[in-house]
Amino acid sequence: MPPAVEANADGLIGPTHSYAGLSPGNLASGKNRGLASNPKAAVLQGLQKMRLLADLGLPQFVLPPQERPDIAFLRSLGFVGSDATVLADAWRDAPAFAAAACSASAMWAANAATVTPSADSADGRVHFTPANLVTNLHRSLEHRQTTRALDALFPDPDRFAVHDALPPVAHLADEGAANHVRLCAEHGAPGVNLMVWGREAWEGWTGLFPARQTREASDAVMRRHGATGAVLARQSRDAIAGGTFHNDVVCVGALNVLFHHELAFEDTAATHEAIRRAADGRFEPVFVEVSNADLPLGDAIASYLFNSMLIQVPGHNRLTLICPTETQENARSRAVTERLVASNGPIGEVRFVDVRQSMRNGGGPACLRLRVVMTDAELAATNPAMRLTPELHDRLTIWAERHYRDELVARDLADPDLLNESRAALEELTGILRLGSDFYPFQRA
Ligand code: SUG
Repeated sequence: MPPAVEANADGLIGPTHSYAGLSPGNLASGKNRGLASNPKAAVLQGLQKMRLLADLGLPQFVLPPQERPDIAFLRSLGFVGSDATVLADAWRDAPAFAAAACSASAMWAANAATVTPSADSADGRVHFTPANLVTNLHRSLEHRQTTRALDALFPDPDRFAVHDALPPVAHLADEGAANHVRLCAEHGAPGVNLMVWGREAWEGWTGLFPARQTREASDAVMRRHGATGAVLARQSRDAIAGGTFHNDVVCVGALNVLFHHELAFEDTAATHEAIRRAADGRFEPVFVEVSNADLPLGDAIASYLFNSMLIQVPGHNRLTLICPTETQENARSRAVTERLVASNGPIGEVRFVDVRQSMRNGGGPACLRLRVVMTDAELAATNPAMRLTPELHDRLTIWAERHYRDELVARDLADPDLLNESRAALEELTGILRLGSDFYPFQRA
């Protein structure tokens, strides 16, 4: 069993980052609709977080933003003429579609794909299934370009299998790694793959908010990856009704530890038992459960305690939890973190990062990253230009400061100058990350 490490690939936040209220059931998205955003602050916050993880010794990669506004999508709806005309006409005649076409939502890389490391896959390769994200229009526009980005980062077909997304239909609604937790004794050892789903494909879902992941999608992803140790568990209906649009809003795991809210699963005892059975004595799962009495679901969702990165910092015995500053500002959530550290439990350190711009759209530290467990040989086969070094961090900081605006309101999204500025930024970025000259649709036109 070759040893492996857990790398993170974060979505670089795009120049059209905005608050358009596009995600029903994501309370932050609804609440902050119409607020002015600051794309420059957003991308710099994301880069700071990446830098922290790299400095802590975890391999860190950058996934490029997507081209937005998505003019090709608007053309597919019958808008014609120059790109500026398409954008103007779409905002005039079909503003909901235009807003979807402008979203920078690919930044939440936890939704980019589900990943199965080579230790768990039938053919010994690392498998990726980009998420079709069909539940929300704006997110359903991401998966083709996400596939390109993953191909660019993981180019060696002998080591990496980048699949197409599942067929983009409601029966197979898939949100990627946001509903997946891998548990194991150590990263390179075979793991247990917990897949949390919200509804069944053919059940009549009558919840107030959408259940974004189907059982059938989770099952299909595990099947096509040839993944061992799959455990499928139902997300609790109460959690979804309370605003848990992805399981990672109330649950995170690493190594043998699953840290979750009492209301995360429909049947917690059965979920724990299924994980224990799947671990099959290879490791003893440790469940760190926070009760609804200690932390009401509403506080968990507002403060994003569980949308944290749970990581093994090289050289540290206990795990580190990287939380958003909102967790520190919520008295109940902060008290939970203090108790974790004071206890003899598996989580020994808590750090806070400022990702407020993303948080206002319901995206915490865990949403911004895709975890990829890799052996040294696999790591060596990744695209080195996409790996965050201090030099790349500094270069991207300068790049963002030059290209990004520091304020965007809804009407700015219709501005043809923003389209041109975004393309100029992405054009330069393709050179920095060595993505080739035909990575973006505008470069292929
Ligand atoms: O899909 N927000 C994203 C947040 C995704 C968070 N990811 C994870 N939990 N892994 C979503 O709901 C809001 C965009 C807007 O309203 O403008 C948005 O798409």
